[in-house]
Amino acid sequence: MSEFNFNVRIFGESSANLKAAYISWVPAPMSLENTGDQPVNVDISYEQVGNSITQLDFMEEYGVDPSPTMTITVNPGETKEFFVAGKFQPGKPHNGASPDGMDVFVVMNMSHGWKAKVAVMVRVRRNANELSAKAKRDFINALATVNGIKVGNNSTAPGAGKGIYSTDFVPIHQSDASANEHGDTQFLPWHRLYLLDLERQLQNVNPAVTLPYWRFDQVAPNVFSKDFMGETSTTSSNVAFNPSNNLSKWKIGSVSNISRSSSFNTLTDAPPHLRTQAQTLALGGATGIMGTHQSQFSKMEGNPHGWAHGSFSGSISSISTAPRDPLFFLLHCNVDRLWAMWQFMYKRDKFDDKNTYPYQTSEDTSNAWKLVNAQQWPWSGGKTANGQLDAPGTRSNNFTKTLTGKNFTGNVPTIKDTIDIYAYHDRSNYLGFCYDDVPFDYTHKKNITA
Ligand SMILES: [Cu+2]
Repeated sequence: MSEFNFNVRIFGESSANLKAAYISWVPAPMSLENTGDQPVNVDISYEQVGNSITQLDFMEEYGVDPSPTMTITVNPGETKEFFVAGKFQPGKPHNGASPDGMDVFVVMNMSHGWKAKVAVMVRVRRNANELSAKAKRDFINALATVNGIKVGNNSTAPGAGKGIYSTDFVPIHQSDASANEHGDTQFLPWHRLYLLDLERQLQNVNPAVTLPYWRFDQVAPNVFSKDFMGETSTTSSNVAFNPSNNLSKWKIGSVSNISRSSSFNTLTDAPPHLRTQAQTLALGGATGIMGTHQSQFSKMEGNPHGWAHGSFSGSISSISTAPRDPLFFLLHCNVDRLWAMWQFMYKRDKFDDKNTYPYQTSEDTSNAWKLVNAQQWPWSGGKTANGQLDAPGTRSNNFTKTLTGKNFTGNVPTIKDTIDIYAYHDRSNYLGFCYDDVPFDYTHKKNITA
């Protein structure tokens, strides 16, 4: 009698753990353990659900040429690792990423007739103006939940304005912490971490959610609508929501409403005078230099970033109040995306390269928090650079963990952790997020290992 038994894992987790099945453009590890007593050939392929257009790629080793099908042999007692990634399809909606949930199966056909299927989502950060109705609702409901708002029949909600969004995430970004977060090259890495910590909180509510990005260089009428981030006018000081939109119950502490009015028509125009995407990506010069003190690419902290904030009146227009308006995270997601795109264009993903990140070593101990290996506040605990502020809320040594990306030593991230997000140099650097228009560069990966 032959015995056939298999364990399928994704990100090292049993495929029965549905929180693990969230992949992206970056090849994700899967494995097949043969606990039976017969060698088995396995044909690996994918199957789309319904009218999904999502396609998958497979590879036997991390980052080698991808292929839509693959055959492996797994001997008794052996665990065979392979890799799966979403296939980047230029011109397709979200470039072929899943719009709002698991919509494709990894299919494993085994030579003795067994078949195993694992549903996955190609989960990337998408353009907020192009989200499906479900993706918008899922994002808003996750956001409302982390701010204490009761969504559906969740009876344990502490109440609007009493969730971790208000107690932790808003006070992290205040005046006494500004030097840690703004004014120099650490601006981009620090905000990358801030966004990711919140995104992982949202994913603990609903793993299909990612932060959407607001392309502030384009007209985005679907972002400034009553069913999403709020109708925003040039005259009314608060934004307007449909009653069914859980952001209509938004509070920070005891303060209701989202104060935001725009200097531009949000339905027909983009904010005026902002650098275009092409101009922003050209800031670091032809060779791609990050620069210090808002020079070279780090100039983007001023324009477009600062100007995008300044195109509104209300919370989002000043540092100490900006994250009271959740549009903050969509604006900053685009800032982070521009950095990721710039990194892709100039291959700026080596943490020990000065053009990628200038603060490698320093005799100036007053700037110690900017060094590439410096642990970042508030997750590091202790006081801010000016010595005024303790880490608010629960964030000390408590960066939100994930099953689908890197967790940091002691749950405290460093700037170094933010550099190689697509994990070209070390696959353990993958943080668990990608952008829908920034692909994994297989050619670059090949040149690194060669
Ligand atoms: Cu900002």
